[in-house]
Amino acid sequence: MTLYHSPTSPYVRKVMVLAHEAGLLDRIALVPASGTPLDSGTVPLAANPLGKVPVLTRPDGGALYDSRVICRYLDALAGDRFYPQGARQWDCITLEATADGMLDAALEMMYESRLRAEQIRSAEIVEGQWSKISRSIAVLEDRWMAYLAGPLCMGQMALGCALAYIDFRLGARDWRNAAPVLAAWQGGFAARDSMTATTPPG
Ligand SMILES: N[C@@H](CCC(=O)N[C@@H](CS)C(=O)NCC(=O)O)C(=O)O
Repeated sequence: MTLYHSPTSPYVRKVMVLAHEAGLLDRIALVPASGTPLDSGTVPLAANPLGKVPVLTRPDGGALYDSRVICRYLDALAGDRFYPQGARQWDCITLEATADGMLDAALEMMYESRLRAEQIRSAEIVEGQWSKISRSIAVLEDRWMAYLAGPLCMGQMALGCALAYIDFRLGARDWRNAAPVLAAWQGGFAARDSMTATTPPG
């Protein structure tokens, strides 16, 4: 399989963390690719018309995107270990959706500050996106810590990647004071081999 890969993309990181945890790394060749909404760059548009990474090409030649689809596919290949069935099933995929939504908001903030000309940037849009992230962090702190203490699942991997991306790109926003229990969880998660092996280059 070929994974179109950018070392700074948190969505690619989700896939790589799962590949580490599931023992699939030796079955995946990495091809560098990146783009933005303004310039699709080296993203393979024939494989993903949305112009985003990650994209995974399967052994039969078909292409998969986005990260949630790729992660489900890889987990199925590895024996259905990280998308639980039963009581934890819906919490796992809701947690993954929450983490991905936090990432979508963080990426919008980055695009607003990096891609839009200064005179037409909107501080309101930036703060509106940040409020999505801070509300999610508050809910995670209040309601999700028992789930996060349970067995490793894809939702936890997505959350670990999302919080790490917020630290990487939005480090000036101090979320830890408002969410000390979640911060402690993140500290432990960040020490996993799958996370240290996928740290984005500074
Ligand atoms: N929902 C997608 C989001 C992927 C995404 O936004 N990737 C970014 C890189 S971090 C990208 O390729 N952006 C280019 C663009 O938006 O045109 C997923 O989970 O894979």
